[in-house]
Amino acid sequence: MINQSLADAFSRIADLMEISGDGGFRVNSYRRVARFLESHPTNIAVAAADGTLTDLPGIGKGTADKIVEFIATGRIKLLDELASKLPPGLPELLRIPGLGPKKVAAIHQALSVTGMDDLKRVIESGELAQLPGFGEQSVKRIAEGLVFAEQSGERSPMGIAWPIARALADAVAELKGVQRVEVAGSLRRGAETIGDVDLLCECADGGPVVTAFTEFPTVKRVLARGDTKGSVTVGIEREKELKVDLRVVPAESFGAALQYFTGSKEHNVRLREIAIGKKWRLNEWGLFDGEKQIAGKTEESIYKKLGVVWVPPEIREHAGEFDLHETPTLVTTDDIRGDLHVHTTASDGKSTIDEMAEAAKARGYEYLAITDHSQSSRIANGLTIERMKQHLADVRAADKRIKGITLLTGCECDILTDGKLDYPDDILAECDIVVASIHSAMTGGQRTPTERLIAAMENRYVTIIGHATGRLLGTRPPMEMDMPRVVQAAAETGTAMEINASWQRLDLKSDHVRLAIAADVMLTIDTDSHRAEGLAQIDLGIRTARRGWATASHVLNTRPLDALRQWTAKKRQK
Ligand code: DGT
Ligand code: CA
Ligand code: CA
Ligand code: ZN
Repeated sequence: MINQSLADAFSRIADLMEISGDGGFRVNSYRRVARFLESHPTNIAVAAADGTLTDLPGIGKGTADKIVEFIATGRIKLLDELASKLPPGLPELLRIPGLGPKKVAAIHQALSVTGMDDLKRVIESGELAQLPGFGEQSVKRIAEGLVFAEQSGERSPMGIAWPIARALADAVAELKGVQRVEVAGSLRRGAETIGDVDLLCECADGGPVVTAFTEFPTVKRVLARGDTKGSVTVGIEREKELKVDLRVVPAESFGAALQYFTGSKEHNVRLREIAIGKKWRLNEWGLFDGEKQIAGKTEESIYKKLGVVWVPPEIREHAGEFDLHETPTLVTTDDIRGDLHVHTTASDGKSTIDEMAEAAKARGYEYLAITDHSQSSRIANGLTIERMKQHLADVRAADKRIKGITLLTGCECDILTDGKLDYPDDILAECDIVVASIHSAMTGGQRTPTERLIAAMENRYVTIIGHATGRLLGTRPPMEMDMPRVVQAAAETGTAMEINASWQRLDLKSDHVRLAIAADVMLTIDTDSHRAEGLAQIDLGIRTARRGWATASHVLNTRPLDALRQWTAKKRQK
C-alpha cells in the first residue's frame, strides 16, 4: 500500500521543517498526518480517487492536495523545496541514533555543521560537548551512533529490498522474449541487509529488454544500459536509492550465471578452487574443460560435476557447507503451524483479536498466540493487571467463537531494568505463551541486558525470549550482551529464543541462530505483528533461520498444537 510511503514523506516534511527551524505548529500537524496515514487500514489511494480525502480526520485541503500530488507523481513539491534549501548532508544526520531534528537544527545553527564529516570534527574538537543540552554522555552516544550510521548507511534491510526486487522481477518477466527471471545476490541468500539487487533474465535478444527495464516507471536514475546489462536506481524510503542490476543470460549459461551472481563471493572462490583442482574452469558462463562446456545450464549440474553437495543459497557463505554430505532440509514457510507473538488493539496493535485470528486462519495456521504488551509498556498501551484479566477472558471467548484455529492466551511481558518481570506469576500462569522482552533502558539499566535476560528465563512461566538484542536495522544498534551466556541459560532453563521476523528487527540474527542450535536451544519464528497483514513477514524470519542452518525440528512453532503444549508444559513442571 502507498500509505506507508506517504506517511514517510509527511514525516520527512516535518523533520526537514524542524531542521530548518521553521514550521511551528505545522510540524506537529504533519506528524499527526503521518501517524494517521501509517495506521489507516485501507488504501489511501482509493479515498484520493473518490475525492473523499478531506472527509478523513485531520486531513484538510492542503494535505489532500499533497497526497494526490504524491500519488500522481511520486513527489511532493514542498518536500523537494525544503530539501533544496538545506545542505544535502544535513538530513543524513537524522539516521544517527540519538539525533532528532531539534538537535540537528541546534548543531547546524551553533556550529555550522552541514554533514557527517563536520559532525565528526566538532565531536573531536570538544565543541559539541560545550553546546547547551549536549554534555559528555550524550556526545559519547552520538559518536557511537555516528559509527553505526556510517556502517549501516549504504545498505537496505532485506524487508525493504525484497518487495521492490520482486515487483521488478515480475515486470521483467512480462517483457517480450523473456523466458525466465531470478533474483540472485545477497537477496537470494536471505541476507539481512542488501547492498544492491541482482536480477538475471533468460532471453535471446537482450537490448530491448534492457531498454524497457531502464524505462520502468519506478526507475529514478539509469546508471548503465547495454545489450546484456542494465543498471538503475529506484527510490526507497526517505531519500535513499537502491541500485538494481539486470543481466541478460543465454539459456545454456543460466545456471552458471545464477550460481555466480548468487555468491557469496567467499563461496564462489572456494568453488572455483575446486574446479581448478580438477583442471577445469568455472565462471558465470559455465564449467569448462578446455573450450568445452561440461555444465552450467542448471545450478545443480555445476555442483554435481564438481562433486560438491548443492546447498540452498542461504548457507552459501563458506562456513561449513562444503563439508556436508547431503543437502540439508532447512525450515520453510510451509512448516510453520502458528505464530506465537502478535499484538492486537488491546495494546498497540491495529487489528482486533478476531481480525488476527482470521488472518492466521487464512494462512492455514493451526494456532495463534495473542501476546499483547504488559503494564509498564505505557507508550505501547500495555495492559494493567485488571485490563489483562479482561483481555485473557476476551481471548478465551474468541477462541470458543472462532472455529478452525486455536487461540492461545499470552502476553509480551516486559523485563524490567532490575530483571524482574512486569506481571506477577499468577497472571503469567494464566498465559499459554509468555514472551519476555526488554523494551526499556537498553543501555544503563540497573542490571546488564545479559543479566536481565537470564533472570527472566529463570522464571518458569517464561516460554520465549523476544527479540533478544533489541536492535533495529539501520536505526538502533543491538544491546551489548554476552550471547553465548544467554544461549547457555536458555538451554539450561528450557526457554525458547525467538527469531523476530519483523523487517526492522530480524533478531536473533543468523549467527545467533547457529549459536543457539549448537547449544540445543529451541527456537521460534514469530512476526510480532501489529496488524493482520504483518503475519506475511514470517518469510523474512524463515530466511534468517535458514541462514542459521535451522531445520523444522529446531523451531517450536512447526510442531502440532499437542506437541507445542507438551513442550511448554515441561518447563512449568520443573
Ligand atoms: P551485496 O550486494 O553487497 O548485498 O552482496 P552481494 O553478495 O549481492 O554482492 P554483489 O552484488 O557485489 O555481487 C553479486 C554476486 O556476484 C556475489 O555474491 C558473488 C559474485 N561476485 C561479485 N564479485 C565477485 C568476485 O570478485 N569474485 C567472485 N568469485 N564472485 C563475485
Ligand atoms: Ca547484490
Ligand atoms: Ca550487484
Ligand atoms: Zn512485541
